[in-house]
Amino acid sequence: MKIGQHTLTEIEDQPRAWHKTLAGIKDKRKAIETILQRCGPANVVFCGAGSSYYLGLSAASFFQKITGRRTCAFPSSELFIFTSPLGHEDSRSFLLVPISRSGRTTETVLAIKSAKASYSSTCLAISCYPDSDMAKVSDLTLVAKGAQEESVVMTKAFTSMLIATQGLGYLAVSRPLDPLQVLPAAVERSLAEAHALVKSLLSEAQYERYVYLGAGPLYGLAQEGMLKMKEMALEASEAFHPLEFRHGPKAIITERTLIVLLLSDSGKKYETSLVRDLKPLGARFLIVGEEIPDKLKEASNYCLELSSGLGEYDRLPLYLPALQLLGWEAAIRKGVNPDRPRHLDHVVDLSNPDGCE
Ligand code: F1P
Repeated sequence: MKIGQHTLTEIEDQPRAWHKTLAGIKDKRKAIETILQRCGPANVVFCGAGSSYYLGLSAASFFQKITGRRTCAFPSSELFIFTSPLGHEDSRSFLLVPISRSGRTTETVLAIKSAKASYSSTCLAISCYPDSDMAKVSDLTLVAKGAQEESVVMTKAFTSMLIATQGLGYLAVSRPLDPLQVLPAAVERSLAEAHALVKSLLSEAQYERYVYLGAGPLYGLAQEGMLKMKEMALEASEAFHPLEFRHGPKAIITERTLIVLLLSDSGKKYETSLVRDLKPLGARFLIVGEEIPDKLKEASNYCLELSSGLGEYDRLPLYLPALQLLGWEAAIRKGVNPDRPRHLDHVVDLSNPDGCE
């Protein structure tokens, strides 16, 4: 088998996995609605580790937007080491939504146990596996069907579980899932274009650093894009909120920097002026967005228009394939095998989590 084939197959399997995930949400609709009603208007906390934490950042932004409920996201480790992020012990009950592809990550299981021990919290887990350590300590587990992966690096698992969290948001406000039903066909249409674009992008210049910019619900996705480049291609990569990049980090820009901007609707004019301000510093730009304005196209080197017809919150999963393929292609060109990422395992399962011998 060619190097990276497992990971590429899973990236290309996203249309099918998304279809199955959406079907799975509908199957669990009643059970989810019962849990959500039981929680009432409680605050909502997402948590996860690595990619699953970055997913939680975007999911929290989506959930707060659609429900209006105060929603935040933490790395799982923060929730059992520093319980203060959730306020006083006697704070009102809240809904905890842990995210874990495997359902076995030690920090996430410990976060659930800590929340249940310290607060009157309800736990609605998101995973790719039904029967896991996480499922055993959760009140309900929503499984992203068809998203189980052989690869260590998360790709279709990330986007499928993201869609599962979007479905949760829609069910929380009793709205039909119709906008999400557009996603599988939209990604089917854009995969080939995204792959061709990253191939030409990587063949036309050498890069030494990758910067990912995303605002609002796109910040978590920018972090995920950064992580794909690190995990698969072992390249220097960083992620920022777009306008934060001016406040110091832009000092790193050279002619061998690629800046990947996940263009939002809400911040489009600010993000456009940012690109025009940064252009003279020599970086090259890849812009991924729904429709890209001409003046931004003129200032950028590469553009991928998603043309989904969806709003900036509903179309979140569509930004990922280009970022996944960029990391994958960069690895392959270096002769690095994305299927066997250096130093990484499929699950971080800590036998002695408190680190004592
Ligand atoms: C997710 C995770 C990823 C990491 C790598 C190994 O664990 O730790 O964050 O990038 O892919 O798996 P989980 O989602 O199973 O908890």
